[in-house]
Amino acid sequence: MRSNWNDAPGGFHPASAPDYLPREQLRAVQLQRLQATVKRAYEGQKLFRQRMDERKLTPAHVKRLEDVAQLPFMVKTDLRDTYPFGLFASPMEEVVRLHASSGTTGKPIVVAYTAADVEVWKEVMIRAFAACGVSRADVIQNAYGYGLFTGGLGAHYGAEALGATVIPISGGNTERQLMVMADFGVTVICSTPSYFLHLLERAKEAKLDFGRLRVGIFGAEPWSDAMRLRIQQESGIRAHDIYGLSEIIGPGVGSECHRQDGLHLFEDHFLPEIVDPQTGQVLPDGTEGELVLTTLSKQAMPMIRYRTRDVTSLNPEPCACGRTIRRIRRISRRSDDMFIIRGVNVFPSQVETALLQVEGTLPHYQIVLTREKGLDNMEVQVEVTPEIFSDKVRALEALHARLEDALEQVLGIRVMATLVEPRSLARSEGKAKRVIDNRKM
Ligand code: DLL
Repeated sequence: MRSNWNDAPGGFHPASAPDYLPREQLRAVQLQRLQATVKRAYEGQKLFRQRMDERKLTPAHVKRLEDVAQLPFMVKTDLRDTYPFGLFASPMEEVVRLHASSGTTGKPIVVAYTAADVEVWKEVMIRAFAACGVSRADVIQNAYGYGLFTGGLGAHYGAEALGATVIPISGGNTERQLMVMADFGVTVICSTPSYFLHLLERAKEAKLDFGRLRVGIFGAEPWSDAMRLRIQQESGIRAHDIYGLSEIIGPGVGSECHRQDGLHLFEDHFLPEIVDPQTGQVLPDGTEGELVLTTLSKQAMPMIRYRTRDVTSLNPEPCACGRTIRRIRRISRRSDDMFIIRGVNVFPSQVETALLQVEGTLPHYQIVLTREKGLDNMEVQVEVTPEIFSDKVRALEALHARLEDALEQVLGIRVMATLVEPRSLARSEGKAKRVIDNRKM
């Protein structure tokens, strides 16, 4: 018999206890963990130590939680510059898992976990599931991609540790997803919101309904309240937002509760700040800015003041659900030019890296994003050199194939490339406008 410890919305799972700590107690835990993390990073990460030394700081300078604001930032390019293992603070024998995510150019960024890190990851995922009213009685279809992406295994380990039944179906193969959902009595789905929209479209076409499905745990890309409304109305499920990023742990940095009014950050493991994206100055609660996160318990790869580039604000108001951990507003946009297509992060600079590898193309390109039947598409329009353009069709076709291969190699997804006439793409006077986002919602 399965117990019903959290069948009620917002029900309590034992692992969720830190969500309800009195603020002062939480701050004491945070300070103690911050001090230990800064010490670990100082001793184990050359780059962090150098930056601390330049500022004449040592771990002993962190006496209060607010002292975090004196510490140097970490940014995505730091992971690129130390690729692959330069930020590991644990010896390789203690690292049990590696994941990777898009970098800004040709190489991905690599992140590492010790066994203890995996335990923390499971714990925050249990807390995220419980906050969305998911319990061990649920059957979870995990349609996040398995592999180097953190979504698949992150949700999998959490769901299994929760005691739920996990179906590790991974992304793609829509017909099979719909069949499994109906035949296996699925009650919860984990996927990107755009992929769920696609499932919704296909189910409608095939005149299928979603059977016992009642909850969706959607994240890994921005989505709006309008999209939530549409999903909930058309499918009859409750759609929850979950947030995370590889550099910090993966999914499970924060999650909505059943109130659906902002994402609770698991603050005992991740210390949030909001800064001005231009100046890096810390902004007061309630002000919109860039989210900066410091890991408080990560061993293999501690991150001090990591600039997520995600734009949001911190809400210190107590939530009606009773959790004392603060909430962030849903991520509205990024402060850099990264966009997310089918759950994969893409930087225009990666596209450039790919184009540079293919002779016969010019540095003029444009990225067009569209959404068709809930599925995101990305097209890269590339001007070709006049010599190539006047040449035979065969040369063009070969170039086209080389281009799509190079893009796939760098981005990790197959996208459409279109060769266009020389001088046909608009030139802008200031910063080039590379991304044209025609997706709706
Ligand atoms: O997307 C981890 C994840 C997997 C989160 C599954 C949620 C569910 P990355 O591939 O490193 O990790 O991408 C991280 O994706 O900095 C945001 O820009 C964006 N992102 C993630 N979740 C959300 C969300 C995973 N709920 C980057 N809303 C982040 C908006 C999100 N953007």
